[in-house]
Amino acid sequence: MKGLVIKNTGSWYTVKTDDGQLIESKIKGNFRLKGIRSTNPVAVGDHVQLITNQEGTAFISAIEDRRNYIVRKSPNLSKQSHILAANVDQALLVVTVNYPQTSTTFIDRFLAGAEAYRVPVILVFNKRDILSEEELHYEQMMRKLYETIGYQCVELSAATGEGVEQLIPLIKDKISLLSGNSGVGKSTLINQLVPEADQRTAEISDAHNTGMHTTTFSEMIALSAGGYLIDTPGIKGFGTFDIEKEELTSYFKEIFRFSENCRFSNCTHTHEPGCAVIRAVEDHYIAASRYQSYLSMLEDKDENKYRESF
Ligand SMILES: Nc1nc2c(ncn2[C@@H]2O[C@H](COP(=O)(O)OP(=O)(O)O)[C@@H](O)[C@H]2O)c(=O)[nH]1
Ligand SMILES: [Mg+2]
Ligand SMILES: [Zn+2]
Repeated sequence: MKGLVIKNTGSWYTVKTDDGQLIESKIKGNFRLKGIRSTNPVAVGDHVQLITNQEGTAFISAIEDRRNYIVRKSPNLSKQSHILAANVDQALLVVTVNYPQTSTTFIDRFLAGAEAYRVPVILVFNKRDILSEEELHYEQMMRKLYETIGYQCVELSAATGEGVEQLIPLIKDKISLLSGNSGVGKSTLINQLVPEADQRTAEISDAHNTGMHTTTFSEMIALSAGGYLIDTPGIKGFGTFDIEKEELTSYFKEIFRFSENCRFSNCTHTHEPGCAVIRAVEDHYIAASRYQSYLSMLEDKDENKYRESF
């Protein structure tokens, strides 16, 4: 029997079979996946093969190849990673210009990571109802910036429901990862989209778990029109530790476009003569905030250059 893993709590996985049953399953033996050392070999979003037993539970006996997967580095076992989700179609990055303010650095790091994983991102600007004129104006500028680069943007208010309907056609029949800083309204948005999901808001759990990173619980929330949302606590961004320095330029779409005119093909766009990127920043074709984010990621790479990637 085949099915989709929609929930993972410790060693148990809830698998939705092709004919719609939910079967609690465990992994059979310890099968290894090539190329990745992970603390959990199976993740939500995986398509698996099941062998059912008399008790009504099942063994997971095989996993189909993944289109992609999102990992978080395991905090204790440095060479292992934890797979948060597999076969993700897109990410919804919920951001707020205030209450709390999402920094452009955070957005840009997330976008670069998503480019590396080839996961399209939709930027969801939330909390319009409590923004001042000035903040709404700033939001418009942000929207313009990211749309110009090529990212789809949606503005809404998860609390009042205003604008939420714009998301419905965008998430239908897709597996969407919901991301964003704590407090931006992810759970509130889920409650608007899937009232029966009854998500706890205001991050009660996060307040107690700060810095512990112990949550291994992942769940896909089914949308009535088809598709799933994944709200995994702890996804602050994509693992950027395995992005090579030389590749970083290509994860900033507009920087990449300008870099084709740099004098040196291995230009890092920091100091080189004839750098078309630096010129484009000076001429305001590339936003200063984007260039700053690029530089900050490049700096991390320098600091971590002896860290093992996997
Ligand atoms: N005014 C306003 N408050 C919101 C909105 N969306 C969420 N909130 C509030 O922001 C706080 C954090 O929301 P929550 O959904 O728990 O954020 P999460 O950490 O991203 O899951 C809660 O008090 C929500 O009621 C919104 O659109 N407008
Ligand atoms: Mg939440
Ligand atoms: Zn350059």
